[in-house]
Amino acid sequence: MGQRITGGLPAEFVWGAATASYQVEGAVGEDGRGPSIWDTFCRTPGRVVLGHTGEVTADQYHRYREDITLMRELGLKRYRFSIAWPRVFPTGSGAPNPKGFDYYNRLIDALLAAGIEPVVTLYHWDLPQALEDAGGWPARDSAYRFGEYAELCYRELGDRVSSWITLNEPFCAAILGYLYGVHAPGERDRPAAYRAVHHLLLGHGLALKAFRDGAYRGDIGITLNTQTPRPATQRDEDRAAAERASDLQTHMFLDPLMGGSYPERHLAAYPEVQMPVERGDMELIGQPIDFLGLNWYFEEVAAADADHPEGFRLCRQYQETTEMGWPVVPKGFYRHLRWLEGYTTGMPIYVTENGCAAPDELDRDGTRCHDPRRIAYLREHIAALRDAWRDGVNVKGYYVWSFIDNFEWAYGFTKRFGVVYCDYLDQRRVPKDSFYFYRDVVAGHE
Ligand code: GCO
Repeated sequence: MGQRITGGLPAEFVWGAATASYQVEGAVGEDGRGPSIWDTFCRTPGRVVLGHTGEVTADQYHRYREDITLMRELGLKRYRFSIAWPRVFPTGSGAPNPKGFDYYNRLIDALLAAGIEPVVTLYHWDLPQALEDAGGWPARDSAYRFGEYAELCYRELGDRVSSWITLNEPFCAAILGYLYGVHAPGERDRPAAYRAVHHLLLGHGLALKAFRDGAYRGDIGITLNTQTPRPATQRDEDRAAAERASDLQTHMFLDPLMGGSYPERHLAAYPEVQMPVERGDMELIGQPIDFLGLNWYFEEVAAADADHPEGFRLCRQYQETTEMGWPVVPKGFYRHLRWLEGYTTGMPIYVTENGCAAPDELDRDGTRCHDPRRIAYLREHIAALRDAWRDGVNVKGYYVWSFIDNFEWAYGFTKRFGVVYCDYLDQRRVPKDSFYFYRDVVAGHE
């Protein structure tokens, strides 16, 4: 596992920071970018707090060089960002947009010049609207379009990218987007949502096969936001409830990706759902990946509830909460990493997101942002990660969410996750105290 350095993690452990295209780029109508489902969702009254949109956000499309200077000051080894599919394929397929790739070529070249490795997420929720109009993720064709888009990205950028992530949190894309309706495209249709689950995973499989067939450099994986709620009590019924509470967000995705099948126990609760599996699909989805990306923020508590179709309910807990109302449970991070290690029999894991929303404000002269709660959150969760590594979990890296304050989906700009404060009025960047804390972590001083 390599020699230990200060802080108890190996020298080759990779420290990074993460963002996503729709959340930081802005420039939604520039250089040929086509509309995405999030552009449409933001324009639909009542969908996003205060009618906020990603039209400008942190304007990284124009300010990426300034941001990379700050990333270099942090000492980052990697920067995880996503490609906006509608920038490179304005209608999702057909003729690619050269200006779209031009931006990502400049971004990648500037990162490499700063000694920072690019980690590219192919899909972080900004589906081209034209594909949604053609059926979206509930339609099988979207999976094929995604495989084609992925192959083009490998061809254009693959000579310089260290690590590829096919999908970010397919749970959110499918379930928040098509079942709960709180994310784009805002549908509420369980059978459609479960078709979206399968076609997102099929798209992952097609993209993975294209990567292997093309023998591209670097490694490839997928990012999930798996969760394993803890039982409210040690009574058998609560322990069983906690198991069931992870079926949709964890097992519906992790099991097929590990070569298994969709959890029948979960599907049995919803007879109206039919997973649209065709011959060969599960083999494509279950192909080996090089790593599993984990986005983790908090741990739930589950108890038995006969009134719920799956027999569980989520319970309140005592921990303090972040600005998102998420409980701060670093021990839960340790527990989940250990569980994941066992369930995937030692699959390499990158924590591709972890962080917290805090009530960030600039001080009077606008040059500092004191965020002690974020520092405490990061310190406790990095310590939990180090303990998990020490106890055998093959965790290879940690990318803080997020490098900079950005568009927090349906919460708009009301939630700040960055270690860099973004003043959306004048686009000033102000490193928060947590920026300097994280710099010390990366340098091995913490
Ligand atoms: C997610 C997304 C990020 C969010 C972050 C905070 O994990 O939901 O990948 O885009 O902004 O997690 O909610």
